[in-house]
Amino acid sequence: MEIKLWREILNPYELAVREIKVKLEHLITEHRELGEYSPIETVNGRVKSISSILDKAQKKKIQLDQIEEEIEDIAGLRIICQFVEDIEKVVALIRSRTDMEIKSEKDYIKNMKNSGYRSYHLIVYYTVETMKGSKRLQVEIQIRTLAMNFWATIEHSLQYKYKKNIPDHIRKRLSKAADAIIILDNEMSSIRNEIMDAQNSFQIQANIVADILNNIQNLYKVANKREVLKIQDEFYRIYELNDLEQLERFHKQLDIIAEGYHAQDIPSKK
Ligand code: 0O2
Repeated sequence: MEIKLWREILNPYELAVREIKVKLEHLITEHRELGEYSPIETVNGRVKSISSILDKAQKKKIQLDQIEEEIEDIAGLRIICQFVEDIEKVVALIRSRTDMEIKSEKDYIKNMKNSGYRSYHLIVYYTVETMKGSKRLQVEIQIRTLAMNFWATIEHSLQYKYKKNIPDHIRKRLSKAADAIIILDNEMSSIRNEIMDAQNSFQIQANIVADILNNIQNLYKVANKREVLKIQDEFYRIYELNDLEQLERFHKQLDIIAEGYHAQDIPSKK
């Protein structure tokens, strides 16, 4: 197969990975803008390298003209969550989408692999639009916690180092580390509310600050500039107090002032 042909095959997969990454990351933004906890922490994506595709085709005795049907992870995305419970929420989010259709699911969290690997895998169908028309592709989505990802990344590097023949004594240690990851994930889940409270108040503060600065900027265009500078100084003073309640009070008062000037409706300059 010529290089040019590989490019033609892989380009739509590149597009799929880029599009899905943007869409999933947008979900994080939507949650955060609403002041809600996002079950998705980060999203990564990649298109399988030509050499990995060839390796897999060889290993599984797949004809080269069958690779797109037979190799399901040419396009791959990895969704990282903070807590184990987030994984099912992410699966539900994906299940409810109309731009992806789930082909199959593997739950390596309930059914941990012998290696100690844990993750939730989905194969979805996703359609991209290209110059040549639309193309329906298979995409693998792996969903796992930060801790599961740590383990899988280390184990993957060791598999690479030892060419998939990890020595027994290292296997045993990896297996123990996998048990420790289960304990760590459970421990984090048990203090989840505490962690989420801390993260929520951080996000609430960030949203309030953004809103206040937006109001100040809009007021600056329509109100007395010296008054607005006073408001800005007052904001910095309150901000330094590090007191969320005071900041919320200031935010409400400023909202009322901005409403009086219709300053909230002023579109920002491009
Ligand atoms: P890469 O380099 O990550 O792309 P197979 O695809 O034949 O290996 P199967 O049954 O088709 O296996 O799919 P499965 O088991 O769902 O595994 C698909 C992917 O999950 C793998 O892709 C790995 O990314 C990951 N994975 C599965 N088992 C393990 C494991 O024991 N350790 C680690 N670190 N990752 C695992 P690839 O193509 O093997 O590799």
